[in-house]
Amino acid sequence: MPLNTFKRALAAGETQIGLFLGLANAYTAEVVATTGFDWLLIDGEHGPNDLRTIIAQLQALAPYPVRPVVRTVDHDVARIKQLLDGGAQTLMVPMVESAADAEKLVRAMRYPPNGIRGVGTAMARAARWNGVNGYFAQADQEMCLIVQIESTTGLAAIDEILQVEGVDAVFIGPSDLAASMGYLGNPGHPEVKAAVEGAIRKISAAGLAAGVFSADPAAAEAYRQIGASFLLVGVDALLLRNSAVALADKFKAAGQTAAGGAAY
Ligand code: 3PY
Ligand code: MG
Repeated sequence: MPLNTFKRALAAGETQIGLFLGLANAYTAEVVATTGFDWLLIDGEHGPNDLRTIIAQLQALAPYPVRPVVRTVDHDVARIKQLLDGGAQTLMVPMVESAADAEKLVRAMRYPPNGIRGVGTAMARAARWNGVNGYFAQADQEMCLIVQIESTTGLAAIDEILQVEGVDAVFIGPSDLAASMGYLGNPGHPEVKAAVEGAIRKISAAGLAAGVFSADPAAAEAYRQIGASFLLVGVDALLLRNSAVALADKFKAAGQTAAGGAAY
């Protein structure tokens, strides 16, 4: 039975530094696996991924000590079932706005009687196609659920979400939170930062792991200082683009490259 070392690291309060994988590609995922990050988020929400590209990335990462997490596109129970059968053990789910949302997700990740996960291990990489002895007895406990709070509605429900048994961690999404607070494109706005900090403090006080994204290293470090234990500090696509722009800049006249500037 593959053990979920990310779940254990979060429970132990070990700081986990991670990177978004948005290139939707197993080959580049493997490149990043060699670079020293603790965890990698295969992004099925905004990245152009499908079940097969996600499984291919899980396969590419498997020989390395880095911990893979998959972000789902939504709360759909059938799609979650396919990801779990494909071998994802830690899911990060966007836009959780109530305890009922969180409870549904907990149940989606567990077999009856604890939940509603469908049974199909003959087809499942997770169970090594029936090759894991005792898979059913162990599967539920290796599942790790990270819910994302990233709206004012979600923030208003944070206390009840934190009470839901089976939620292992809460990740704050500053970009969507900023948008929902009226600061679209400005996750660094002082009011957004204050809301993120307040949430991180609440999550840690409830004994759960708090996570957050910031591509601004100073902001990421500040979030870590107040208790965020798992962070995303960049995006593979942006690392590639930014270094390509910087190299092009060295050889082209000013104004001929496209530095851009939007926040995540
Ligand atoms: C967000 O910022 O909205 C995210 O989902 C990721 O950090
Ligand atoms: Mg988001």
